[in-house]
Amino acid sequence: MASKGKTTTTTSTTSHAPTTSSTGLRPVNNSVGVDDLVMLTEVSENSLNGNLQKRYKEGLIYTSIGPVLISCNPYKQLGIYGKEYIDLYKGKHEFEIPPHIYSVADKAYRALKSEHENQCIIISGESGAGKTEASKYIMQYIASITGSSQDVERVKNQILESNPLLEAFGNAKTLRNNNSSRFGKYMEIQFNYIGDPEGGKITNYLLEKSRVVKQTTGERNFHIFYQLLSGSSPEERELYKLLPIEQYNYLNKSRAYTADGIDDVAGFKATRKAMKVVGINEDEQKQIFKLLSAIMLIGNISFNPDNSGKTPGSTAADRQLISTIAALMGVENDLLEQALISRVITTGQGARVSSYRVPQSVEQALYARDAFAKAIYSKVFDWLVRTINKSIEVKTKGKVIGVLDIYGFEIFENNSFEQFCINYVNETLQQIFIDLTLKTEQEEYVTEGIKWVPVDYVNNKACVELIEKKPFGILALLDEECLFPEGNDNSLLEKLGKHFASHSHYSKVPLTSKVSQFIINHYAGKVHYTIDGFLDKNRDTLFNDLVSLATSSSLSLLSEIFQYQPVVEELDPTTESSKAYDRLKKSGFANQQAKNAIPTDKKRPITAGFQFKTQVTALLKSLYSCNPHYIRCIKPNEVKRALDWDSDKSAQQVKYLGLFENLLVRRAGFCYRQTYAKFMRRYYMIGKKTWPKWEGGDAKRGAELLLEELAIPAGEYQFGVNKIFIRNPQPLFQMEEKRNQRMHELATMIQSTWKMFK
Ligand code: AD9
Ligand code: MG
Repeated sequence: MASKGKTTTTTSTTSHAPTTSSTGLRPVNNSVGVDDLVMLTEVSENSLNGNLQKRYKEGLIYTSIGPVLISCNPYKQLGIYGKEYIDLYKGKHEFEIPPHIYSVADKAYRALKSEHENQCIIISGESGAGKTEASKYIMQYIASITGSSQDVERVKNQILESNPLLEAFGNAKTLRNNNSSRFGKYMEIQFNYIGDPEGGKITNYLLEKSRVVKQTTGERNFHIFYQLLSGSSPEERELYKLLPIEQYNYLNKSRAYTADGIDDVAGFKATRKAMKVVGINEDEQKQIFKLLSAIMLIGNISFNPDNSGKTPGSTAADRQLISTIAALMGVENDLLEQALISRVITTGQGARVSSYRVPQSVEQALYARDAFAKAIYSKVFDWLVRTINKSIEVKTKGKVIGVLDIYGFEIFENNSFEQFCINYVNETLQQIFIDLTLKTEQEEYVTEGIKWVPVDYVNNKACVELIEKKPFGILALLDEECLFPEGNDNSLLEKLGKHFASHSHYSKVPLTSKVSQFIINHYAGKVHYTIDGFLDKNRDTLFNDLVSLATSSSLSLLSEIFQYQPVVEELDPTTESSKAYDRLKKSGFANQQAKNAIPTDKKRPITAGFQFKTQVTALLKSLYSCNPHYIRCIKPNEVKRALDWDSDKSAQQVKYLGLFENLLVRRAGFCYRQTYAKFMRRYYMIGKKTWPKWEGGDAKRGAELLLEELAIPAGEYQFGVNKIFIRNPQPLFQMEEKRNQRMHELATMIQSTWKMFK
């Protein structure tokens, strides 16, 4: 019964044996609420929130809405992920056991094996809600329940070790989360024909590279910098020319050098071990560390104004520093300085091309300096992902489970281009959530021949189109503005205002306001975006001088990462399995998105926005071709306090994760559906006509006899082709209660018979 779920309420940090439960649908128990929200007797947002809160206070962090799992961050170790829990969930149907992340992982794995279809697990929620932890538990679970041959172990190890490596370079302490992922990640694990991992692929999205040069007070740069500075040996400090941490401008402005719960020395060991496992050799490691040191030193370069020429110029203030950096980067001192303080401008066409060098002001040189540091760092990050991918690459195509851990919706005080991109991807994810949860629901009713009245739901398609539609979505207009030499943030804002004057998801901010902003009415709420920097961030240009400097480096890694051209993949949905392709087609995605994905004008520079959109399109393509599973993470309080429930904050997340809507959709149909065989296995003992056997032994006939005998009103259920559908939870509670009584009677009967024989 529900109290069985209480096995998760431990306050100790050690794992303890769970109590096995085969309770099927657990009826309401007011002390710990319901496992599955469709069983709520009162359907309201209040009762949904109240139920989550009640459970959370008891340490029950998982609750489901049918197949969707809600996970509330406990901010403490609950001891519910040990081997005994893995054993408990392995191979079990979700109705048999309390909701758990392992149940979702197991369901995806079972479906992959039995239906030979790609699966994806989409994890969403705001920063600090527990997405990354959830994705790690899923990976660990899959690793534990699959084979252990040498090859399989190697692959599993590489997949698992990719995590600390990418966390070192892609995570940072923020005000919201001490280990916040500053990039999005889609990890696919590919399985062989017997269901063992044989490889995989990681796709990374939009690393927050601005963090390399600047962080909000109280936040840190990426973990790896602190790891390198605290974990290097004296010889390495000398080799990499490391300084005391306080001397780096890129690290000392935000006044945070440490993060609670994060051990940088241990982290550095883990990072190096992970590098080795994914095949990054000693020499490559050295090159990476040299580049990291160079990046930190680049932040210390300052410039003096030089007004000797016609235009204001600059010179590097510290020649020694330039030569240290140049040595670390394997480039010429003079070329490094020149690339920072001047720019080559090319004019004319064909034979009339001429180029000349223009000095850069101090401000411009500082800008180039930061752009260079950010570019090196993000290119190293991309290289790491490519290297991991090479180590786990499989040549043959097989079925995969993909796990998506991507930044949640962000509404900050000041929202810029980054938030715009992040919220855009969330908007599209919400669209497929609605699309697929409803579609799956409806598809099942159709195949089972069940009568069903479609439910109205909020469709955010218009908002997605506002952002990505060609030729007049926000992203397209932004790209266009970037092409005009005189284009600037304000001219863009004006254009947007004109184009979307009557768009229901767009509003202008009155001109009287001090800031230049526009508002998008997202599904999760209205967000004010400040236009400053949109064009610049979208252009994301690095002056050619810096690119050719890097490619000329004697450090093979540096020249390689600057020569690498990302491949913009075209959509080819026809390669997908027929069922998946069907879904893709029905979504209208295949045609529309394919058109959107391919640049119409190849000569256009690839902007950050375009690249992001292409990635989002490819991601959606993958997700639409999979059987989806959802984990919706909730962060119950802002202060990271264990088992503390802030009602307002949680209710807000419930709202924008669309959980209530999700519940309504689920309830509008049938809260329970089960194959006849399983249904009878559970309940045959409660009917006089079905115990110990029923005529014919046909499970469907058995179910008919049983429901008739229990006098359940005909409108409460429908018989599908393979499954029984029950609309409301009450008849189920009734049946569960009868089953309990019956089990008790049977146990007493067996005992007395046993006594008679003794
Ligand atoms: V961000 O968008 O990357 O900033 P996430 O990924 O949603 O965020 P994360 O998984 O990093 O959050 O969780 C934040 C912290 O909450 C972790 O470092 C843990 O301390 C804590 N946490 C999260 N999930 C669990 C859990 N299932 N059990 C115990 C947890 N602690
Ligand atoms: Mg994370």
